[in-house]
Amino acid sequence: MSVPDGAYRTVERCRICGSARLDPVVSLGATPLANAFLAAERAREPEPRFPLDALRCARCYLVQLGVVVRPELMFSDYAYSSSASAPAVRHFDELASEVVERFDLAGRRVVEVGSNDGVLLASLAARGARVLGVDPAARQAAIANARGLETIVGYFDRATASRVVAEKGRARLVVANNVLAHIDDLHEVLAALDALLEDDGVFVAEVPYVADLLDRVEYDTIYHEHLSYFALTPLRTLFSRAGMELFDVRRLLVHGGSIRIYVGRSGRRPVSDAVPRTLEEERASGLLDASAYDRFAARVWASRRALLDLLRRSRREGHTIAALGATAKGNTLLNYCGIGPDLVSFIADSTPLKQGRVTPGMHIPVRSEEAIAAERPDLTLLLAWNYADEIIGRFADYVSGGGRFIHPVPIARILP
Ligand code: JHZ
Repeated sequence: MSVPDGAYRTVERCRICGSARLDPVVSLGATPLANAFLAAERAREPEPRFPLDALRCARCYLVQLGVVVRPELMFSDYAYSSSASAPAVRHFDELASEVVERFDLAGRRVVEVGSNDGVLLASLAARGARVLGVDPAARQAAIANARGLETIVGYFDRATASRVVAEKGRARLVVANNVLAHIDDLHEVLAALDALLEDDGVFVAEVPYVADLLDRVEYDTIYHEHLSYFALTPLRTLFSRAGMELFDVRRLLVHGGSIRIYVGRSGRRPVSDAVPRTLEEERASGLLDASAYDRFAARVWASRRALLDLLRRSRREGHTIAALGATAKGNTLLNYCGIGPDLVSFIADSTPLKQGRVTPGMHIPVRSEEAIAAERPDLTLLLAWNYADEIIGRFADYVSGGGRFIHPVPIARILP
């Protein structure tokens, strides 16, 4: 289906440094939006598809998508709920515990950007912070508001920041998890941060780390919501242009490998050794060299081949196959590999909003997690492979009854 006029724009210049030297990294075809799950009766209607190409800035090294889809098309009817993943809830609780203690947040104003249904807000509030959320996904924001976790429905820009400052005062901490990758105009967000943060306020953010994306061939984490794929090197360029400074960084295992960054106004806080060390690792490991991306593109193709071979061979041998986790990344993987209901008969997922719908593009039905116990597929493709250990542990009965999981990246393998 052709897409409506103005539904997306083509990226001509790097969103951090403005360079027009954007080199191709990998092309994953044209796919529907990764969270655009459809009502089953609408599966016959044509779906808009958008080019899914990653590019790399030759000047500041930011990896970025070749198109920007209008955010309202992705976030106003948004299927992802943070609270549906128990490990994510625990992760946010640990984050709340760390930042409340480290930045002395009891009784202080904390604003979360991209607060979804309020999982992190709840943990921060339970530790005494005065919380406020901002999120464009109206349904998720309504859930947070109903829990007493005040959430503004909207995007984080200077207008929102001024409104918050006028109504609530400035913030000691602004936190944004898995949000920076979704933002086109990063300079606007930094200006909003500048307006909102107290003089020695702190910005903490988590982003998937491009070094892990490359190492583990996590090509499926490339989808239209994710406009940028960050290393620390381009992030330092971004913040320094706005008079801000990265003062700490931690590598995390979540979402296949992420970094948590800590940012303040320049010169306000001592800079941890982890910052120069990580920047040096990025240089020394070749992460900033074009050849790393050529290798990645070849590995993506090999990964697709191996997964298709495994699924097709298993079906030929008469095995039944389902999947677990109707993830956004799963929809990149299914569409790019061309995996439909003939190979994977259904996907089990704990999110009520996704159940009863079909996946964008490949139209695989989404059911509740109980469907795995009811149908006992021989193999279950882990589309939420970032939670592999947790899921395999929880499905011990399925495994002891002979069920096996397929971990799709970097190269498809059977677990346990
Ligand atoms: P999950 C999300 O992407 C959303 P997704 C977002 N685009 C983003 O930036 C990235 O994360 C980083 C289900 N599940 O978190 C719940 C089970 O059914 O891997 C979710 O639908 N049973 C903002 O969508 C999905 O899997 C379980 O036991 O790729 C998990 O989605 C668990 C643990 C999860 O990311």
